[in-house]
Amino acid sequence: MGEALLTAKDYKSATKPVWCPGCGHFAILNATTKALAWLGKSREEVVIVSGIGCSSRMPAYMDTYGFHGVHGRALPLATGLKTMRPDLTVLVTGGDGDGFSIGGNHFLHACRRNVDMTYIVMDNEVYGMTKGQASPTTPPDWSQSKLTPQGPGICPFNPAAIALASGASFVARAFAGQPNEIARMIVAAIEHPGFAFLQVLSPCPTFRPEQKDWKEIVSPFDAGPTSHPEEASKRVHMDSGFSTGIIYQAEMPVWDRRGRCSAELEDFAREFRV
Ligand SMILES: Cc1ncc(C[n+]2csc(CCOP(=O)(O)OP(=O)(O)O)c2C)c(N)n1
Ligand code: SF4
Repeated sequence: MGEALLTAKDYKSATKPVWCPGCGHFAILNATTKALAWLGKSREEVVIVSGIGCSSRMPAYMDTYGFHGVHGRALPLATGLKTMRPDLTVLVTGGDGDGFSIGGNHFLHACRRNVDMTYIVMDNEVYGMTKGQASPTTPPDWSQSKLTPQGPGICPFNPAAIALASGASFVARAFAGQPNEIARMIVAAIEHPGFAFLQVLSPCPTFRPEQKDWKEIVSPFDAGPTSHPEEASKRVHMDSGFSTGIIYQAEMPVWDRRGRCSAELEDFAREFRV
């Protein structure tokens, strides 16, 4: 807990988002700042780490510490940071392209490693920044990209199912049209000891205008969080992908460097100096 009485807007930087009007990412920025205000975090104790993409611009829009890294590499960056500075609250933000395509391998291992941080994927089922190519979550018959005029034709990635199968200890899904819900889930994710994965369905009106219909099909899961992986797995496999809520939350050993590594940053710097 830090500075008293910060409001959500105190966590925003003076840089105005360049996102297109109606982009779902605005709601996630607002929800993140709201969650930090609810938790009473000081700006100095929070770090937002990202890769590359429209969604990965988040660190620029926040008045916390931030690291806008390289495409698909936000999770290893954040893992190193949290490992050496466990006192910090580390949030990782990015898109479905960044996190599940080029960064897919890191996603699997971050889930099983269970370092105490929160990963928010702003999922619009498309590569927004590079002008609308199919991503790992794009439906097989989506044919609006010149690169895949017949549709990608590939079974889409099910982020919640993969997170569960990879050993994540907290798995949730939210929708950009419900910002208070997102903020509540971000609070729960930050408070969860371990790796918390939050998929936020975040429409891209520019390249996926049909996603305006998502608000009609999103609805909450019938039940609250379960700590049974089989039950959670059944839920995410039987679901259409548009149910929201905390799906799975369990206590699992959190990975940290205590007892595993006594070296300090300076020792590594000395050892790897070229
Ligand atoms: C190594 C590398 N490969 C490819 C790119 C090009 N690139 C930039 S952003 C991006 C995809 C962004 O999509 P997503 O992560 O889904 O975020 P969105 O823009 O939709 O929010 C790609 C392929 C890059 N910057 N670096
Ligand atoms: S291209 Fe899509 S994801 Fe990127 S800012 Fe515009 S609406 Fe948002």
